[in-house]
Amino acid sequence: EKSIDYRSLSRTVAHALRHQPALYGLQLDEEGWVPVAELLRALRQHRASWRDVREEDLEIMIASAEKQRYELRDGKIRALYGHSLPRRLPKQEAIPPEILYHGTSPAVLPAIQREGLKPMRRQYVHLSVDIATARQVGGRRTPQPVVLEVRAREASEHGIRFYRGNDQVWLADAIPPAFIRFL
Ligand code: HQG
Repeated sequence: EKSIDYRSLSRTVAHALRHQPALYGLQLDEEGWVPVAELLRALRQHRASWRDVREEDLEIMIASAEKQRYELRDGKIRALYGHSLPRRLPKQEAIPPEILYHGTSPAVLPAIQREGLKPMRRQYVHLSVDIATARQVGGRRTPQPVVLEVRAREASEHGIRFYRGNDQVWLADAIPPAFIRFL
């Protein structure tokens, strides 16, 4: 029996649950869930070394990741954030903490200064609860990420909507430059 590379499994699950479910013969329900059995069927077909993948493997994938990306419950699974599908998944609105952070590349700062933070290819802007997490997010695209401070509570008081992703990640609608501090 071949051992499973859980990172690689997670990347494919993210692709299926956030971006391209149809490519895997999957359809997300209104809240982004798919039946675990259907995801397993798709994964088994996707890669030879995954032909015996089981629900338990999804549990290990989730437990061994440094980020909480998925929710697995009642025989269904969904991604907690990161979606790019055109049909926006309804998220429960919530009051954010005073300050949230956004790590990004210096190259896009002029655009963010001009237009604020936009969801770009995803459904929501993604924000981090602490500087270290934001730096790590920005570090995915550049060796010298910059961290922006977002006055989230104030923005929410001015009608910008915020939603909880997981314990580290908040989601938001577009954030105007007035609520962003460029450190
Ligand atoms: C930038 C990962 C130009 C924004 C991470 C970012 C996160 C603008 C990029 C999650 C802009 C979008 C999401 C504007 C924003 N003009 N550029 N007006 N506004 N941007 O990947 O936040 O590992 O869609 O700064 O950890 O980097 O996949 O968003 O650089 O939690 O689970 O446009 O994905 O999680 O990039 O990352 P992304 P993100 P996972």
